[in-house]
Order: sequence, then C-alpha cells, then structure tokens
Amino acid sequence: MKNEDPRTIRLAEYTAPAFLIDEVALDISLDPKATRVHSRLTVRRNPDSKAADAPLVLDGEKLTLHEVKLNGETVSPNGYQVDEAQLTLFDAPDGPFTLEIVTDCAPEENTALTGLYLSSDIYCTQCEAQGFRRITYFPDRPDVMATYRTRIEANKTDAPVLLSNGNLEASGDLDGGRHFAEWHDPFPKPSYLFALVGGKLGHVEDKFTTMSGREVTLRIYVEPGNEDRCAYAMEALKRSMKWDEERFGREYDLDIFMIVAVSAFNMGAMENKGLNVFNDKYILARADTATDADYAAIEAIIAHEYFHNWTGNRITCRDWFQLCLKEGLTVFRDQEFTSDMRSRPVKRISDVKLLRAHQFPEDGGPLAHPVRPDAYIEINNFYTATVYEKGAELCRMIHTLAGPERFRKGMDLYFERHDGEAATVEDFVSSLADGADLDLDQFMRWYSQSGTPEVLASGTYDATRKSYTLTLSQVCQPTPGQPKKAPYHIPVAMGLVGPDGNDIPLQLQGEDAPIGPSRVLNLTEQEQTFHFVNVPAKPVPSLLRGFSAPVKLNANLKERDLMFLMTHDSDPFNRWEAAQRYATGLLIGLVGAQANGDKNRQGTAFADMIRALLADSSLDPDYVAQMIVLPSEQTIAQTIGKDVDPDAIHAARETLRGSIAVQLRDEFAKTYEAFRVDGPYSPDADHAGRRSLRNACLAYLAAVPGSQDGVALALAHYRQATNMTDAMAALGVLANVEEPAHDEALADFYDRWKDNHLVVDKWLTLQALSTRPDTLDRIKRLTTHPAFNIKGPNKVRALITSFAAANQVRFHAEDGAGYEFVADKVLELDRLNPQVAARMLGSFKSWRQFEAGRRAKMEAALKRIAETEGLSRDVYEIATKTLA
Ligand code: B3K
Ligand code: ZN
Repeated sequence: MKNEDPRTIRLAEYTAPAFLIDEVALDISLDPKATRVHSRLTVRRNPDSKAADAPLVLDGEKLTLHEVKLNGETVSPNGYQVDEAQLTLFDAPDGPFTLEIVTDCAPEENTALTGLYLSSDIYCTQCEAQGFRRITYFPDRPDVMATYRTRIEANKTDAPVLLSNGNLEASGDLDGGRHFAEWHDPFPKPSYLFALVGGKLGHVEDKFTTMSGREVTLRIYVEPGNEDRCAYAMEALKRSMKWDEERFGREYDLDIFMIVAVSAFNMGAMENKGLNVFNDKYILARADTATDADYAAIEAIIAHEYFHNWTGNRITCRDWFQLCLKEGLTVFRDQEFTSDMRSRPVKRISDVKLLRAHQFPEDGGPLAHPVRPDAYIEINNFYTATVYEKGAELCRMIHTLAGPERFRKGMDLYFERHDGEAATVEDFVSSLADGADLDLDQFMRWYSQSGTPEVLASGTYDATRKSYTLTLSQVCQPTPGQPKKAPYHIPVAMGLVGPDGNDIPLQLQGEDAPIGPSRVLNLTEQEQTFHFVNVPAKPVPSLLRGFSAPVKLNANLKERDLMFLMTHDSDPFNRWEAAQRYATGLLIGLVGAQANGDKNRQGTAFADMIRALLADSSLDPDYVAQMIVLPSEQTIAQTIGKDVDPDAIHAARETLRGSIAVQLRDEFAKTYEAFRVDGPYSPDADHAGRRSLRNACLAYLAAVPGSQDGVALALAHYRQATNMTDAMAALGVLANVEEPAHDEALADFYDRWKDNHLVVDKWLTLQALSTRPDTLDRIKRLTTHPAFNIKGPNKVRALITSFAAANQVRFHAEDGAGYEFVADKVLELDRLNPQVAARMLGSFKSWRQFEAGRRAKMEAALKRIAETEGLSRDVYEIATKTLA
C-alpha cells in the first residue's frame, strides 16, 4: 500500500457523539484463531448531538463480522455498510434500542499488542487508546461511557483463570471441558478502560480496609512460579491506597482490585478499571533479580495506575486531546507519592533530569506539541514526555501558586463537579481556580503553547540603599505552527543567599515586613522588575528553587557564584543545579580542547566540592550520589545545541571523570568501604541510598585512567554482590572495558540468569549501552541470539531502543552505521508492532543538532523510512514530522 496522507484529527473539529451507549453486555468465547465476540449494546441517540440525522457509526478493525441484529431482528446487509475501519448502520432509531453484533478476532495473529492478544499463552487486552475496536464494533471514543457486563468462556485447561473489570458475579463449568466467568462493572466507563485476561495464572492475595471501613480484596496474578516475586508490589499497592486517602481523600470503590503481570506489553502498565494490566518488569522483584531502581519504578508505577482510578477512570477525558488531564495530573500525583515515601530532593532531581532529557528536546525539535495537542495523525504517538512530564509540571505549578491547602480544595471541587464525567482541561483548571481562589486565565497558555520558555535574570545590589533589584524577562522560541508566543504565567520560587551562606529575609518594596527566606514571584509579563529592600549585603540569587517552572533559566551566574551556591544554597535542588551547571561549563570548555595544565579545567574546584560532601556525614547518601555524578553526554550535547560532535563530548567527559577520580582516589575508596551495606537486603530508600553512593564511588574508582585496580575492583564487586543492584553496578563498569573481564563477567551473568527473562533483558541492555567500539557488531549478533525476539517489546527496548535512545557515542558513530541499523529495525518492526517502531524512531528527533556529517546521515536514514511504502500511521507521522 502506498502512503496516502493519513487523516489529521483536530481538536477544533470535536463534536459530541451522535449516539450514546448505556450498557454493554459482552459474551466472549476465547480461541487463539477465532475468538467469538457477541456484543449486545443498549443504544440511544444523544440529545446533545448537533447531528440529528447522523447514522450510527461504529469503529472496528481486523474483525470478521457475522451478524447484526436490531431489537432482536437481523439487519440485512443493505441496512449497513462495513469497511476496514467502520460499520455504519443506516436508519437507527432515536429511542433506546438493542444492537447485537457477532464478530470474530484472532488473538494469535495480533503482533501489534493492541486489542486482544496472546502473551506467552495468556489472553490479554490493551484497549487504550483505540484497541477496543479490535475486539468488537463500538463507538471507540472516551466520551461514550457505559456499564459493562462481560461473560468469558474458555477451555478450562488452557485458561483456568478468567478475569474482567468489576466484581465477579457468576462462574462455573460447561460441557466439553469449557468453563465461564461473568463480571460486572457498575461504574460507567469508556471502552479504553475495558480489560479481559484469560490463562494459566497463579496469584497472591491480600486485603485493604478503606477509610470508611470497607474491605477490599487485592490480588496480583502472575505466571505460575513467580508468586514469590510479588510481595513488594503488593505492599506498594497498599501504601498507594492509603496515601490517596490521606492526601487526596480518595477511596477505592470496588470490592476487588486486581493486577495481572504479563511479559508482552507495549508500555509500562494500564489502568483498566479494577483490573490493571502490567508489564511484568514493573511487578516482579526479588533482591537477587531486581535493582533498587527497579523497586522504585515498581512502587511508582503501581501508584500511578492505582491513582488513575480517580484521575482517569472516575473522571475521564472527553477526547484524546485532553490526555494530559489524566496523565499529567496522575504523574504529578505519583511524583508526590514517591516524594513522601522516599527522599523529596532526590525525587525532584530525577524528575527534572528526565524532563530535560526527554521533554526539552521534544519541545525544542520538530515534534514539539503543546501539553494539550491540537492535531494528531496517530494518537498513540502523543503519549509523550510533553503530555506526561510537562503535563505534571503544569499541575505542580498550580500547586506552587495555590499552596497545599488551597490546591486540595481545588482538587476536591474538581472531583465534586466532574465525578462520572468525561472532562476537559478547562473543567480541571476552572475547578482549581475556583476551589483554590486563583486566577489561572493566563496560565492556560501553558496548555496551548509549545516550546520551552527561557527566563533571563539579572540582579544589581545597591550597597548604599541596601536594596537588590531583580529583573526577570521571558521569551519562547517559535515551534512548528507557532511562530509567536504570548507571555506565560511563570512562578519563580527564589531566595537571596547572603555572603555567610544564609538566606536573607525577603521583603519587597512596599511591604511592611519580610515574607520569608524563600518566596514565589509571579512573572506574567515579558519583563518585570522586583525591588527587595533591607538587604544587608550583596547576595547571590538562588532562582527557580525546586525547579518551580519548566523553563530554561539563564541567570548569568559567574563560576564563583555557582561554586558558592553548590556549597551553600539552602534549597537542595538548586544546590545540585549549581553543581551541574558548573560541571557542564567545565565540560564544554574541555570539548575540542584537550585538558591543558589549567587547574580549573581539571575540575579541582568540583573535586573539592565532592571531597566536602563525602566528608559530611549529615547528608543523605543518595543526594550526595546525585551531586557527584557528572552531567550526562546528552545534557552536554543539548547545552551545546548545535554542530554537536558526540565523540568529542565523550572524550571530554571521560577526561574529567578520570581527573576527578585521580584527585579523590582515597576519598572514594574510603567512602566505598564505609558505605558497605551489611545484613539482609532491603529495597528501602535508606539502604538504596547507601548503595547508590557506594556504587557511584565504584564507578569513579574504575575511571582512574589505565587502572587495572579499577577493573579488578569491579570484578570483585560483581563476584561479591548479594543483590542485583550491586551486580549491575559492577557490570555497568565492566561492560565498557576492553579486557577479558568483560567477556568473563557477561558470560557468567548470562549463564546464571538465562531462564529469567527480565534479568536477560538487563544483560541485553548492558551490551546495548556499552561504549566499546565493537558494540554495534555485538548488538547485530545478539539479534539472532535465543535471548532476543523481535516480537517481544521488552526485548526490543532492551537491545535496540536503548541503544538508539541512550548510547550517545555508538548510535551516533561517525560512519552512520548506527543510524542505518536502527532504521532497518524500525522498518522491520513497523510491520509487526507500529507503536514500538514509532517509539524507536523518536531517537532521530534531535538530528538537526549534530555536526554536518552526522546530520546528513540521520536525514538520509529518516528519508529512507519516510519513503518506504505501506508504513503504519504511527511511523509515517513521526518520520514525516521529524523531517519537516
Ligand atoms: N494509560 C496508559 C498508557 C496507554 C498508552 C497507549 N498507547 C498507562 C499510563 O499512563 O498509566
Ligand atoms: Zn497514566
């Protein structure tokens, strides 16, 4: 098929559905080749629809239609029309009527993993965003909300467990070795929240008593044999349920909450009502198989999906343009949960790192789109860092502007006004504005303007008047389709740090008394000036504390100011920020020019800061670990911004790392010894923080140039490891070395874990991220290894997507071989699983920032993809927009 221009869907063209469905009754008989779906819908014309004569149009893809009945009577084929995407029924009555449709679908052939498919012989579904239409004909849009009754029938030996949304109402045996289960979900929901699971599954069970005293059964279903790896996920679920009651007053609403872990899944997890389906990577954990980071991700994703029950399910989205309404808000909620469970500063630092690594490049490149996009070709391409992470930042800014109590009032009002509805961003923001008593009119621009605003700050101190004048201005560069931007409402949290290192009380001209050591300024105009009085001595400004807005700040601070803030700022985020900026400056100075004798270029001051941090036992070790790690190669590339040469950046960073390692060898060795964690493994933040600092020291010790000791230490660390975190830290070092220890350790690891698919994924990723020159050859060989399978999304992400997205030096090899390889894989995968293929292609989005040679090679690879015939909408959209 030739690539015709696929249709663009626009927010401005939204119209209410012509028909509503009140009840859905599904009768599903599972079979790998032909699953029979009998659907009975209670339908009526929507009184609010403007199209009074519109026919009833149902979405449907890859279905075999057998029968259509209206009020019990078979509709003749003249009464409807079917094409590859829709069933149109002419002459549907207005009043409530029943529509019965019988279709077949083929789970076994479904490699796209959307709709009903098989994951290692387990039937499971993924309906968001538009997968329900691959199960049955239906108005597959989120503003059509119905109650669901689902009867599932299957062979009892193949699928002894049969699950769907809601509460179990009946089950039993049938003739011929078959059995059935009937589920009923009393809460009206959109079709994307439908789920069904059938297969051989074991489970663990627990209970939770809600704040009003109702007892809820909790179950986690896994492939038999994995039950011993669910305990942490279960505890995380209970913590999430409790936290949502305490922090947001939200109680769970069904009698049972189920999670099913499957190995083939396109993303992390899915919040289907009462039946979350998870990528098993985010459920299964045991000390010897999962790292501290895996545990943290499990806790966060369990929480995220659970929190969707209110922000997403009880209040859903009117249309897919409103995706941030559920995703941005739910990410904000899970971030807050993690901050309460673990270290708040460390969580903030890692969220901002993520935002800058993924969202800023999106916002500054050809795929830039507003948090609420206004047009799409394929909605699955819009589950982006902008919608999720920047969307969460917008909620966080409202929280900052309102303060916690008023924010809670706003949220209460949102739930009160819109429970049971399919809502819009306007509904959310006006509830927050009314409940928190805020003016958010200008703030709405954050939802419609794309691009990262830049804030410029300059300050002057008047010693005679003891006053400090701070001028803030903002600008946002043009983005595709948006040449001009109006000023944003930017909350700038700030403090002024006095020469003694303490915050100066902040009093603006006209105020009677200081308001506090830290406060939020409202930058709403293109330029604004703030006059502080009673400032006893010349301060260093600490701006955008806690990263109070998703902007790029240029405060024109001198190296000496950054050095001052990185040791004195009372705001832990800004302390880290100052250290990172300082190091980025050093690294950029080193790119191109190899280290000269200049002490500064050897990072002496940075090393001094690390020395002081390592000596300060009052600090959280995890925070110290964040402080001492150099900015990533991507961060340096992004800061340079044009004509980027990844080899030069890699060399510069290795040089500085080596230089710091030499200067602090003793201190690192001492800390490495002191932070040994004895006793049984615990994934809690305290133990994890100690391991994190210790492993950061290990990485430095191994970075001492030409050090055989470092390699030996890493190998010993690997051999002595009693948990996966330590094993992976050692292997992360060994994966990059060109010594026998590399092959020895990786072979040992594979041998030990070859039967554990999740650990094997780690083994693939270690090799995909290696900086060794033979990395691409090894990856190519691994694509034919039994451990790899192109149909498994986790395998593809572990080996290929991680190479494309995170191996800065080898993906961007000068000869272009990395680009060619990934382009081939994108095309191969597009025929199997367009969503995973389109994601992988995202790694080309910053192509314009590279030096001419690489730029041309990336462009050629993109063109080759864009010109291939028969592309999916997913890959077509990303390829053409990236080139535009
Ligand atoms: N809502 C799902 C994501 C669905 C992605 C569809 N392509 C998981 C989440 O964000 O919680
Ligand atoms: Zn979500």
